[in-house]
Amino acid sequence: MAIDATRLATELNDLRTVAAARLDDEPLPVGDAARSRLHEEISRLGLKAHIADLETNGYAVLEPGKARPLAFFDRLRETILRLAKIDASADLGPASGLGKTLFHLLPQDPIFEEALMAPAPLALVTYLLGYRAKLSQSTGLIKDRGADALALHADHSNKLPSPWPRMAQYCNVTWVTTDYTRENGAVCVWPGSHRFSRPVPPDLVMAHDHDEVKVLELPKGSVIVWHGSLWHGAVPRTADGERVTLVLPHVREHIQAQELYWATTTPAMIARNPARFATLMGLTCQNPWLQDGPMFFGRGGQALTGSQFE
Ligand SMILES: O=C(O)CCC(=O)C(=O)O
Repeated sequence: MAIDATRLATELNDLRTVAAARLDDEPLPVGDAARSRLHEEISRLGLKAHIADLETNGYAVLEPGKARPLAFFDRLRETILRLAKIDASADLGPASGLGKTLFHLLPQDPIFEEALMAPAPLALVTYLLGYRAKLSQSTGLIKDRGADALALHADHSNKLPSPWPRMAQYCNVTWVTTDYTRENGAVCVWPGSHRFSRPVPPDLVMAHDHDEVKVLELPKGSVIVWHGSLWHGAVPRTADGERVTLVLPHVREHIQAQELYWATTTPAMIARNPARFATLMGLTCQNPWLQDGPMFFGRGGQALTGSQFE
């Protein structure tokens, strides 16, 4: 039986109306105001060196204490492990290099909203993708002994035709809830490769020991943010125990998010978060629509201007 498209459009537009009202209270900045606000956030949060790292290396590491207190990472890990016992997501198996993978975590516990809205990682997302960035995935990864290496890849691969634009269209925010060491199967990166603007060539996808590849050995409590063109992967896990990670990739507004957040966002979630949450859920983006057509913010009679799309 086909989905009831009229009901779908009505429910989506009801949610968009709630989102638009929330954004009326706390509008997102555009143009010069966006630039000034971002500069202010970067200085206030002490992120100038992280921005330099994003530019030169294609990734930045927020040291423990910068994104959320250490105790938050313990709660995050325990929540992911609890959900893993009941979650129906596919176990992609050790050969995937991803381990047990839990998809679409956001609606499953409010702790994921806290991670998403953490000011420091969000400011780095804004730097890469703008204030209208949308959440694309909320994925838990659990790797135990025997998890294979994850092939080197760039997150823009299979999403955008190459050569890729210099500006990121996708970025990854990785929450490290257990220590990253080589034995623990840490993420590895090819610093500066975001400037190549193309996918990893086939002969390099398993080149984890290449001189240019750096294993990110980091303590629990770190958050890694990287540009969608950065070549990266993970080394195999050889140690006992589990590596538990939350991955929150984001996309620019014009890109289709990988997960359907507007289907699981509730008015209560919008109400309890800063207005920007609705934008991160894709609810202030014009697309997609059904026969009801686009719901511009100008529908109430307000004129649309180019700056509303900056
Ligand atoms: O945490 C990992 O093992 C790698 C995740 C990754 O490469 C990705 O999400 O693109």
